[in-house]
Amino acid sequence: MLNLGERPHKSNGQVVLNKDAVCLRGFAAAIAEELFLATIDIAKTTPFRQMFTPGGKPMSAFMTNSGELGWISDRRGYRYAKTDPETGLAWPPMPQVFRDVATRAAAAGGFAPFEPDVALINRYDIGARMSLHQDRDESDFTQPIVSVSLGLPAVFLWGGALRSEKPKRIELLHGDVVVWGGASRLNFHGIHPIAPNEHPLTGQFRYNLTFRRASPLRPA
Ligand code: MD3
Ligand code: FE
Repeated sequence: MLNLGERPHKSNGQVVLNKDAVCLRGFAAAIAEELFLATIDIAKTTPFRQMFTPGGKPMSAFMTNSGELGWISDRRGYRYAKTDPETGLAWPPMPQVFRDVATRAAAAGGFAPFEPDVALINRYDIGARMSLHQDRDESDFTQPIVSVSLGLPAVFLWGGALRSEKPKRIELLHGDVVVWGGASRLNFHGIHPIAPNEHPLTGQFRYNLTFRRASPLRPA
């Protein structure tokens, strides 16, 4: 496997990126098809679409959501919303297989309990990318983010607390799960353009599920 400069890892396949960020290699491999089928099912109700940045540019990845809330972006900014602005419908409920993998991975990464209320789903076509950004639209940064990669491989850009820090490159493969919390929760990160390829399950796409807790655990 292409090694993009990972640090030594534990025998169980965990690659420690940082104190509070761990990559669980292949953690979701055995349930990847189930996760993919649930994703396709969600997209029947709330289809993948390109959202627009507040500056008015279409984002490269296509997105949808499931859960009590969904992440959206438009001219008015980034936020979580209870309904899909395209359909006016509530986002589909988060499938149990999503909840289970998110909770189990968070626990494996040292962040139990974790009860996500959002699964943001990104679909990358060949050439799609995500530029360096922070995830800061959630209300409680003590809650981790769990990400599951499906389909085509990606080069993940793992930056620091400041945009100016040069990101490390880490390959994320089908079935890999990463848990980000604590001091890593607000790190800059992104995805290099997806290289042309074909995956036996997902074809010419990469999917990424990110499980988030958008609402406060206890109402403020
Ligand atoms: C590190 N998605 O949806 S997941 C995103 O692969 C996003 O689709 C990428 O960045 C993707 O916002 C990367 C990995 C990830 C997600 C959230 C993080 C890494 C993170 C939050 C803080 C630090
Ligand atoms: Fe992000």
